Amino acid sequence: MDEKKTMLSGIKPSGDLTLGSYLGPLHHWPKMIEEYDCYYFMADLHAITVRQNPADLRRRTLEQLAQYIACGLDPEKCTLFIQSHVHQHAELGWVLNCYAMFGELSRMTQFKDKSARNADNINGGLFTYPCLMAADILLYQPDFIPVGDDQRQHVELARNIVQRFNGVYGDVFKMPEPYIPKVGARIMSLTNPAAKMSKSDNGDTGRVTLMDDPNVIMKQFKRAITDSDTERCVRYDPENKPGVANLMTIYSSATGRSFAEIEREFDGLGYGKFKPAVGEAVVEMLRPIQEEARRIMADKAYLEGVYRAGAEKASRTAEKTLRKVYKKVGFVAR
Ligand code: ATP
Ligand code: LTN
Repeated sequence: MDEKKTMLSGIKPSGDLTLGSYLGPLHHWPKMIEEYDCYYFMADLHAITVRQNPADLRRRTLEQLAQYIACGLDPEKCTLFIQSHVHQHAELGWVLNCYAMFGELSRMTQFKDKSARNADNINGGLFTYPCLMAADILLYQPDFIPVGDDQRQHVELARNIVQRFNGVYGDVFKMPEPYIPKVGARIMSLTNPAAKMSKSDNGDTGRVTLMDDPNVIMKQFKRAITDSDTERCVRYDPENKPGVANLMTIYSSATGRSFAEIEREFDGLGYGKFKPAVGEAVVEMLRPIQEEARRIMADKAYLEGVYRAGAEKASRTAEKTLRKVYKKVGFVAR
């Protein structure tokens, strides 16, 4: 029998999970757990590349775990862990720093965006972030990395590192492939369809979080930007009607309907009917997740059991790769 293929992904607990984090990667993760050997983690080491309030970071990391489980990631069927609990990430991250070039790191768009937004804290971690992400990935020898479109460049860099490292030392790392959904790979802000809906941009009022109250969600959708043309009809045209296209993407993901079906459904009805309908679909999609996340969050002992077992399992796999790497680069065995 063929061995199961491996999938791995993580999200930084740098803010409350949004509809973007959900419809981009998280919505797809539970579908993978039967077929693949899956590792999903809270990327807390990555989160501190931007200054965090310690109490908030701790709380959000646990909430994120509860939300992963509520979204359908059964800890019996996949490995859920907190990145900082598996020390091999930081260790391999250091090694890979020495196999990534200054030039290629300088080209990372996330680094450029975050530097612009955190001009008073452009730290070394922000710059070498993709090396740690490559370590996260390569420790587990995964086949696929399910992420949103904004992470494509980082996965590409991890692939370059694999090529460079394997070129010198032989087949140490497996070449990972990005796995980017066709619909929902980039959910945009509801108030600025030119910018990604982001969980940590404080100025972003166009965000909906996974745990937002239904009234808040409805309000956000009712004031979502559509477009300024006079046509006022629901038609998928990302170039000329990016706000409408974004709402259609969200509605399509929430209801499973195609763009053609959505255009027919709202034919002649205008945005006044369309925007609340998207809001309601999102409220219904999130309702069971919210209830389950609240229930799990209240059970601290259960959460602790999950992240402890997850770290133990992840650490066993990660250690095998790290040992191999240490040996290849010439470190004396302990
Ligand atoms: P931050 O604002 O702190 O940088 P973020 O909201 O961009 O965070 P990440 O932790 O960087 O979220 O991303 C987690 C995962 O969710 C990544 O795979 C990313 O591609 C995906 N993702 C984040 N925002 C969106 C979005 N708006 N649409 C689709 N996917 C998204
Ligand atoms: N960099 C990612 C989060 C992340 C990740 C990973 C995703 C950290 N390590 C490994 C996939 C695989 C982000 O900012 N979204």
